[in-house]
Amino acid sequence: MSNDIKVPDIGDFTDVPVIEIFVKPGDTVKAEDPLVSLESDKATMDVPAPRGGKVKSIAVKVGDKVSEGSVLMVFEGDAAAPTAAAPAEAAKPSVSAPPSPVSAPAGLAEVRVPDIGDFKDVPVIEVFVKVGDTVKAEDPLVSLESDKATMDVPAPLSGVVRAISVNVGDKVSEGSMILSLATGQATGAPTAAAAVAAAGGAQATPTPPAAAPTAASSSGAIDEAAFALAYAGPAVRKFARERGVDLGKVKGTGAHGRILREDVETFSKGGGSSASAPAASKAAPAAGGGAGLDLLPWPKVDFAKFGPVERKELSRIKKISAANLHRNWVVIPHVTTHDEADITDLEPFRVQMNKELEKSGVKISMLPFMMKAAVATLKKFPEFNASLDGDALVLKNYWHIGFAADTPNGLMVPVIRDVDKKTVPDIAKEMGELAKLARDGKLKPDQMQGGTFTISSLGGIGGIYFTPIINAPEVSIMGVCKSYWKQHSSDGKSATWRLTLPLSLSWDHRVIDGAAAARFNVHFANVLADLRRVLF
Ligand code: CAO
Repeated sequence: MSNDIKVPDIGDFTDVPVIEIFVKPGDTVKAEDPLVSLESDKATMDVPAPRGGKVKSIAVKVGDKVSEGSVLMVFEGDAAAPTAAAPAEAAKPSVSAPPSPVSAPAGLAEVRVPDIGDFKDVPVIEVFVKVGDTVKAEDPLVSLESDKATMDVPAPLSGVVRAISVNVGDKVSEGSMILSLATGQATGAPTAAAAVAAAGGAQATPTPPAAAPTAASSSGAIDEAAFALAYAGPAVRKFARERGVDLGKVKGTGAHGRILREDVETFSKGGGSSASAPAASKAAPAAGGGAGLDLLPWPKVDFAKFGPVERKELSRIKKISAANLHRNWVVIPHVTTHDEADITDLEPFRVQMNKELEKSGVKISMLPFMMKAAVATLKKFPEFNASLDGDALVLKNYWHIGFAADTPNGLMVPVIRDVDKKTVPDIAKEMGELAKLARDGKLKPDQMQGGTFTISSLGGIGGIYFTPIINAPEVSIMGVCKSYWKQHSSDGKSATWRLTLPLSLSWDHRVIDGAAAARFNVHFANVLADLRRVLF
């Protein structure tokens, strides 16, 4: 067996620069361990060890250009015990596309299941393409469905499908081959790797509001969306996973900001700079630092010392929400303003409408009315229907309202689009459908995207007030609790019983002032007290 380790078949790629070398002379490697990373203008490819061995010498250095057959390094005989049977020619590079759009000729890319977190043996539920199809970068290739989420795997590159390696029903994990793509002369915008759409909308990561964030929730959590989008090759991704490092937070020092193995190492030792540079640090006091949260480490307690315990892993959705909630809580200066709406007249109207609509099967709770009231109020106070973009406010001329839905796997925030154009029964129907999809773990990423304002209703359960966390990049959220009968008096002498709906509006103090928030609540409550105000 030759001791020369050569560049395997990398399609039509030639003269591809070596951008990283993962081993040094004397290292012992196992079959499939990454040896070097190559980067064309179209894709980043890790070349794995075709067999186990000890590295005798390295024949290339970073910056050298290589093609199929170029010698990369020499192994010393069969020094290490080969593990996985991996004949030399079987080792193929795994592809992950760089984030910048380019258009250039390429070769034959193997598209594999990207980093999908802890999911394993996930069934393929749909194959969107057939051999001969032309696909553009980001076109969905297959859909996977775990018990928690549906994930589309998009094409990392434009090209023509040469061969498909999976069928509906097959079970796949990270690295499983999906198909091969001839990418000659393909143009388009290869973007952030096939991993982008992983994890049931990691892209559109649900950021459900929560009543009581616990500081523990994400001290070590990985933001899966940011991880998927980080600019790093497969080996570095794997390495980051092993170290529990959130790639989204690591600043890459490689070409074009690519994250190198050393960056992950430095970061995990606590010396890395954060890539996220959240608004929190921008907003932090300039003098004397203070940008970082100089907190004590989270207490490590052996709970079993005090009594029997059971360990239960957080669901994937909970982990994703935890990371998002924590970021939102830390970054956004929240204030919550409480108020109440008099729904004494609205409630009998709702009951009457439900009687009239009985045959239609649609049941209307208070929430669809609140959605209408929200739109009417957002139109009057447009800065609440906006997002911060650097130093500018993006005011949206559409009204897509999200609602927090309690599901067995955690909170999700489906979004009802164009609430201004829909009737209350339409909204109620759509809400029921979306809530069911959320509970069945079948919400698609686009059904959680584009929200401009969120309502979190605990009205069906109880409570009086709470402090919802803003669903970034939105700037406010309405929390609603259970209505109750309360005595009201306008003159302090006589009183009447009124059905009262408690409202809790959390708002981003960078965008909204307290007076505006109080006015928003008053208007919202007035609309609910008399829905005719929607017309004004
Ligand atoms: N006051 C009094 N009763 C209310 C009410 C309110 N504000 N809101 C709803 N109700 C009643 C409904 O009318 C319904 O009564 P009936 O069973 O007699 O018809 C009952 O409570 C249950 O309502 P619901 O919760 O099924 O319906 P909804 O439209 O109000 O809410 C949904 C739908 C999906 C938002 C809800 O099921 C849900 O998941 N809520 C939890 C959201 C959540 O967890 N938020 C907190 C996030 S912070 O961590």
